[in-house]
This record gives sequence, C-alpha cells and structure tokens, in this order.
Amino acid sequence: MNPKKLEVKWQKKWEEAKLFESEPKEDQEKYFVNCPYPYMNGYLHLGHAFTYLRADMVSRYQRMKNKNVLFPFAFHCTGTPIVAAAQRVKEGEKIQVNALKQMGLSATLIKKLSKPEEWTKYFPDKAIKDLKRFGTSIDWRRSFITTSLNPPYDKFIQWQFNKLLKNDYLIKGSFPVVWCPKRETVVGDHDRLSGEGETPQEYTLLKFKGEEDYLVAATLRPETVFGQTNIWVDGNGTYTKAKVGDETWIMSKHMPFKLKLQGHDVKELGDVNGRDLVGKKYVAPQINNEVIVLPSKFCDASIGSGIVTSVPSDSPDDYQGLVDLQTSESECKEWGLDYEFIKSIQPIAILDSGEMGTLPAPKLCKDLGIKNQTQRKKLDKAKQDLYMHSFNNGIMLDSTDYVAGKSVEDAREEVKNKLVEKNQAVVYYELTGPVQSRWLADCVVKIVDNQWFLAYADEEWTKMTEKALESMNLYPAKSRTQFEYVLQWLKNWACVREKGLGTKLPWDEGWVIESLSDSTIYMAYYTVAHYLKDLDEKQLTESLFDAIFGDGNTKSASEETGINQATIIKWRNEFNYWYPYDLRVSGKDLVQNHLSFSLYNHTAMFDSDKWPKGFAVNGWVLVDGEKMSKSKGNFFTLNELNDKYGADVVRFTLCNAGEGLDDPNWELSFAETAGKKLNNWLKFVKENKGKGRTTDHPVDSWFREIIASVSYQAHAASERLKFRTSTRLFFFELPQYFKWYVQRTGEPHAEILKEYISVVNRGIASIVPHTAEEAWSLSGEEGFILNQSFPEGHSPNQNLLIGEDLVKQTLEDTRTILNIAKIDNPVEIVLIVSPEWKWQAVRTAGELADGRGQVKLNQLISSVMPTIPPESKKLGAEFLKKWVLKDIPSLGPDWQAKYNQEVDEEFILSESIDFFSNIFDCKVSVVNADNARSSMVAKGNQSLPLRPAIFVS
Ligand code: A2H
Repeated sequence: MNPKKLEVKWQKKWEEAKLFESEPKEDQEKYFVNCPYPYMNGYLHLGHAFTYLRADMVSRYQRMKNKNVLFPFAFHCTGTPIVAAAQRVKEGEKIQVNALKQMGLSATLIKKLSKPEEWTKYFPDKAIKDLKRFGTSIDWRRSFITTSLNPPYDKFIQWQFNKLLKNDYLIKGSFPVVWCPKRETVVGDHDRLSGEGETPQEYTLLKFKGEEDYLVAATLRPETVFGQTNIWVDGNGTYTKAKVGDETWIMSKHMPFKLKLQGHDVKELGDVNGRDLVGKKYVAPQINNEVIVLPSKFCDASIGSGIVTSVPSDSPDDYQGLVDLQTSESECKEWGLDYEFIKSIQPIAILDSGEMGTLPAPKLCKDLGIKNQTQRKKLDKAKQDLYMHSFNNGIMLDSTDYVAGKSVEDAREEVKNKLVEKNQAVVYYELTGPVQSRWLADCVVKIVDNQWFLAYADEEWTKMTEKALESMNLYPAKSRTQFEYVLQWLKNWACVREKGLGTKLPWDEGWVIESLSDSTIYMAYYTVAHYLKDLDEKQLTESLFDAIFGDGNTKSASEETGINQATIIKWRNEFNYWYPYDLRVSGKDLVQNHLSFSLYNHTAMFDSDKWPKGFAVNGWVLVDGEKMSKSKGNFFTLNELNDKYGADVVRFTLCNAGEGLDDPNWELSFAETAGKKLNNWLKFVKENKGKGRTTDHPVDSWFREIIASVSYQAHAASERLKFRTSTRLFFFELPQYFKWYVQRTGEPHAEILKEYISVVNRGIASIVPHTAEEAWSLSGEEGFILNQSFPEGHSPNQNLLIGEDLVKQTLEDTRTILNIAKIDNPVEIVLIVSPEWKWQAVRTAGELADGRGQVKLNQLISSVMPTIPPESKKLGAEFLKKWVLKDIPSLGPDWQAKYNQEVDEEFILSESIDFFSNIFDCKVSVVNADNARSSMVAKGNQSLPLRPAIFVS
C-alpha cells in the first residue's frame, strides 16, 4: 500500500477513536510526557522533529506499558523574534522577505505577516498539521499560544509572577546584562544570532597611578597582584586617553563606550601611542611600588583595556613576554629600555600550587618547551590549565599579607573587595564571548537599573532546586553533572524586557516578561488548558488559579468567578491527577537555561510532590554528519520530509539517527531505503499469516528463547529511552535470527511464527506506528496496536542460546575450512569436541579471572596442570598458554559466563547431524577428542571448548 494513504487511513482511525484525548482514570497509572513548545517564527524542521519524535515514542511506549498517557503541545510566541521579523517584513527587508518566499509563502500572506499577530495564527496551524501528519500522539484539545494574545495563559503567567514576587523570588536591582547597542535592549539567549550561553563576566580593573594619569588593566586574577613586576602594552597599538569621573585614564579605544554603559561618566580626550607608554613607570595597586611599562606581542589592544598587569610567577604569557625581552638586548635597545634593568626583573612567588610549585608559570613554560610569546596554542593551553589548577589547588604564601594561608578562591574575592574599597580598582564586565543580536549588532555589557530578576543565585532557592534534581530521573544519566553544574553557577536572571510580545508584569506594566521566564511551569497549565480557554477574562482571577494549582479555597473562587464549585474541584482534581509531569524531552542546549529555570520555578510555585520527575536531553541533528543550515542547502522542514518520504520513514530514519547526548545523524541513504524495508515487512506479514507447521522441532524452543531474549534487551533499552537500540533489536537482529531458525527447521512452527510477527509489530509500534497498525491488522489481530502491550520478554536461558550458537559457529567454521582447503564436495566431516579436561581448565580460568576478564598465566598453570591426565600434560600446557594469551582477549568482556554453563557439545552437535549433512551433502559425525581415530588425533588436539576441531576429507 502507498505509505501516504496508509498514514492517512490510520491517522483518521486514531482521530475517530479519540485515542490521544487523554482523560484522568483513577484506576490506571498515569504518565505525563511533554517537550518544549516551538517558537512560532517559522515552520517546524528536522531538529524539532527529532525531539518531538522522542517525546512521541515515549508517549506511545508508555501507552503500551498500560499507562494512561498525556502528551500535550503548545506554541511559543513571546519575545522579540516574531516582532522583529514582522518589523522586517513591514520594512520590506530583502533577507526576511526572501526567507518567507523560500518557505513557499504567497506575496499576500507575506504582506499579512507584517503584523506580529498574524505569525501567531499562521504558524501554529501549520505546525499542528505537520505534527498530525508525522503521526504524533498529541492531545490537541489542550494547545495554546503564549502572550497577551491568549488571555487565559496571560493571566496564568501574571498569577505566577505575583506569587514569585510575594515569596521573594523576584528582586529588583542594577545588574550587568547582555545589551544590543543598536536596538537598545537586553538580549536574551533566544534573541541572538550567535553567542547563545555567553554572559557578562566580572573582571577587576586595576588602576596604575602615574604622574598625570592612570593606566587601567583588566584581570581575572586579582589575588595575584602581590606578584606584579611590570605592565604590558601593545607597543605598536593606539590607546585612548579619557576623563573618567575626576581622573584621567589610558585604555583601549573602544573601552570608553563600554565604560559609559557600565555607569561611568566618560569624556574622551584623544589618542596615545603605545610606544610613548613604553619605559614609563606607574605605581601598581596593592604593592604600591613603581613598575615599568614594557612592550609585548601577546597583549591585544582590542581586548579589555588593552593593557595587562604582569605576574610572571603565575601567568605563562607574562613570564614568556619577560623572557623574550631578557634574551634580546637588541629588542630592549629598540624600545629604549635599559637591558641590565630588564634582566634584573624576577618572578615573585606568591602562591603554592601544589605539585606545580610556587613558580608555576616558569615551570609550565619550560616543561612545554615554549620558545617565545607568539606560540599561542601552547601558551593558551598553559594559561587554561594553570588557571583551573591554581583555582582548585592554590594556597596563598606568607608574602601575600592579609590573605596568607587562604585558598586562591577565597583570596580572589577578598583582594578584589579591598582594592575596590581603596579605589585602586573597579569592577568591570566583558562578555565571555562574542554575541550578535537579531538586529545584527555586536553586543556589549550594560548595567541596567530597575531591572527585575529571578533570584536563581539565591542560596536557599538553589538548595531546594538541587533537592528536586536529586530525586529526578535523567536520561542519559550522565547529564546529571551538567545540571548540577548549572544549578551551582546560575546567576540571577533578568526576566523582563521593555519590548516584544508577551505578558506584562502585573504591577509594572512598562515591562514584558521575557521568553525564557514565561515558559517555566506551563506544563501545569496543560492539565486544564482546554477548560480555561473558554472562560471570560473576568473569571480568570488569582483565586481561581490558587484553587486549581494550589491550596486556594474552591468555594470563594466559585463565588468570585461564578464558576460552579464542583467544576473547579474537577479541574483541580485533573491537575492533581496528571501532575507532576513524568518526563520532559528536550535538546541539550536548554539544560543551561530553560530546563534549569523550569526546575527552579516548580520548587517556588508548587509543593515537592508536584516537582518534575524526569528530564531527557538529546543532541542536535546533523545531516550526513554536517550541521543543518539554510546556507548549506541541508535544511529540511518537517512538511518537506513528510511529503518526500512519508511519516514512518522520517520517524524510522530519525530514530536510527542516534540516542543519548551525542548529536544524532540523519543519514540520507537510510531514508532512501527505509521505505522499502518497511514495505517488505508488510509483505512478509501478509504472506505469512496463518502459515507454519504444527509438529515440533528441537530448535523451536531455541527460537522462542531468542524472541524472549531480544524483547528483554529491547525493553531494558526502551526503559532508558534508547529507542534506536530497541528498534535495531526488533527490526534488524530478530529477523536475522528468524532466518537462521527457518534454515534450521525448514519451516517455522505456526504458533512461533505468529508470536514472532506479533512481537516485531509491537516492538516497532512506537517508532513506525502506521506500518505497525497496518501489519497488526494484516496479521488478523484485533484492535489498535497502540492498545497492546510492549513485549518485555524474559532473561534468557543461556544454556539454550549457547547450544545454538555452537551449531552456528561450527557451521561457519566448517565453511571456512572447506574454503581454505578448496574442497567443494567433501566426502566426510568429523566434528571433534573438546575433552572434559579442557572444559575444566577454562572453567577454572573463569574463576581466576579479574574484573576485566583477564587471567594470569602462571596462576592458571599452577591450579590446572595437576588436574590434567598425565598423557595430556604437554598438550595442556600449550593449550593454557594459547587460551590465556590469545583466545581470552578476543572473547570480549564477560566471557566467563559462557563457559560456566553445562554444555554437552557432543549431544548438541549430534542432534544437528542431519542439518550439517544436508548442507554439505556428505557424511557428518561427532566425536570427543578423547575417542578420536588415530588419524584425527592431531586435528582433535586443536579443539577448544565451544569451538570443535573440524576434520574434512
Ligand atoms: B590575567 P580572557 Cl597571574 N590582551 O591577569 C591579552 N591578555 C589580556 C588582555 C589583553 N588585552 N587583557 C587581559 N589579559 C589577560 C593576571 C593573570 C591573568 C594571571 C594568570 C592568568 C591570567 C596577570 N596577568 O589570565 O580570557 C589578563 O591576565 C588567564 C585567564 O581574555 C587577564 O587576567 O578574559 C586575562 O588575560 C583575561 O583573560
């Protein structure tokens, strides 16, 4: 059947049966899965599809685990991106208009999109259509858009913010923010073209007092001021002189602009050549000694103040810069410097860095063989390594006055505060990396007054959130360290903007709540979204939200809103039934903001029994190993993909693309062939319905065990959201086993064949639901496959599996041997199995093996040799040596278990004699090496447990 017709058919049936319209059922365990709502400034693309597919696979899988599942979806419209895009359409800006044209939008529609509201209508409708066609199991009744364009949601967010304010989670103050100088606005993570995750970083701006002016130098390590020996400038650079307050400062050319944004009163006075500064002397802060200004190559006039304080004991750059001058008299001369004086400058030990000693920078430069200051790669690495090392291990030496004996971490804070207090330094911010805003401007740091902040840096709030994290399920488990790191380092978050779509701060309507702050607890809103959407604005009161989502009084809420009290109680019960959510599936880029914010806000808004239970994070989709991008031509919308391949192929290819935190890779070649594979499966199911023999065969029980074993592994994988592993097991591995089963038995047993088809269908139903539904009905089964149970299997009987592995391996080995011996028509094949003493030996080896499966040869020899019959001792010694040195390493980990079993090789192979003689069309026999004919003794000596020696003639 044409896959698209098939998809329409099943989607219609699901819709008619209202399969995904979830209602509370008190007698059934619930499962609530969700994912971040997409931003509505374009169509859904492959990247969205991956995360949403993961949520959908969980939703379907949990239904098959007999859970009552809720999977809702909504649309994000908050912030500047939509407004900015609409504005650009209005201005007829080419890039924006062309982008929309490329999406296939008509000129009339594009014209309409000059109004932001139109975006919030057009794109959600398209997204719903795309996701329905993609076969998602979403309860669409609960969908909504954000912002004041949707009053119930708007009021919900206002309720949240009132509560946050009341309970002191919001604070007001002046803070450093990322700022777009062109648009004059704060730039959130999602308002950026590049530089997501970059933040303002605090520097200490040291002031060096000269006769008429100050030099200023930004440092990350104020605690090292005790070791200052000189000042670096870019001798060939140009600097600026400016009046800052009452003082005159010398600094880099772009610094005055930045200082102004950080609250300083600045007036530029003119240029100063770096060359004119070289050789001058300034008084260094804290140590109050005069230090000399020296030229350097590493000092970049465009970074920070363009001037660096030199601490050669602890900064590889500084040390190397000094060495370079000290070893070049001509260079000193060229700059007019007194060579003898330069040579006299020595690093001053200021802190003990443990194993790196008290002069770590000179040591590191020597160890790394650094030759001069232009070896940037080596120096940057040395700088990074030392920075972390000193932070973690450094203890200040006695020479450092009031911080002697303290850790570097503590000293840093204390020295900074002291210098600021004495007016020898000021706090200054730079971004951790370049940021470009959506308005194509390079961003800077600005100190904003009267800003509202979510107090994520608050210790108590963080502690509570860490507690919430502790009891969560995280997929993959290793993402936990990332979350722990984020919670520890998260700063207070500027949560309002002056512009953009969104919800207004209820008490200060000049501010709009920004997009990462109005999307932290909306998963709770889903539980009642379909009821609230019909309410009158007047009914959307604080008391109503308190009654539904908290412990508010339902009676007074009823009186205030005119809504029946029983109805409010029903809504509250629905919230209590679904909440907390069990799993939120998201891309890994949201760990550092959205997911962590969500956790914080849940602890602030709800009791602990409503805190999130699970996060699953995944990587970013690559296309054939490359990052997806419009310019590369490998950018695909979900609509295009649905059109081209059909939903199940897209789902199958995406599922196969990857699991865990690594970036999943969409393989075009897989997508091209997946449709055929799915079709072949449908054909197989159709052709094999009701087929099979009714008599028994000895290999039947083996295949039953394989079905159970594969299901067992796939179930364990699915529980960890490893759907790729699970699908590979059901769709690629199990059919291989089935092939072997048919080869061994001629024809499958009818019952087992039916079981096989049923298990594969149920196993792949969450991934390719349309194909699986069709196959389910083709095989004559009743009802939706979604309502069947996932095959869980059981831990297999190893003995059964090992026996059949032996047959398979022996068949392969026989073929290889015939090939090597170039025998096409053998006369006789004799399978010579190991004598009992060899089995004893490998079992003992298993007992002696260490955690990694390794065995010491001398230990094995001393415990096994005495048990070997006298006539076999020589052979035994050789066997042990080969077994330990060659065979064990190739067996893989956990090899011991295989040899622990009681396996009667002679019996198993004897039962398969017919099978072998049919294949090779000759006489086949099995014999124990102990009883082998004299002509075969030499061959028989080569036998290994589970690898019989094979004699052919
Ligand atoms: B640090 P970030 Cl002891 N050009 O201060 C080159 N380097 C510059 C600079 C410029 N325009 N402006 C500042 N820097 C240096 C002390 C120190 C520093 C020690 C150890 C490590 C260290 C004494 N020099 O930095 O990555 C300044 O040197 C290692 C991280 O550009 C400043 O702190 O932000 C540091 O680089 C800033 O590093």
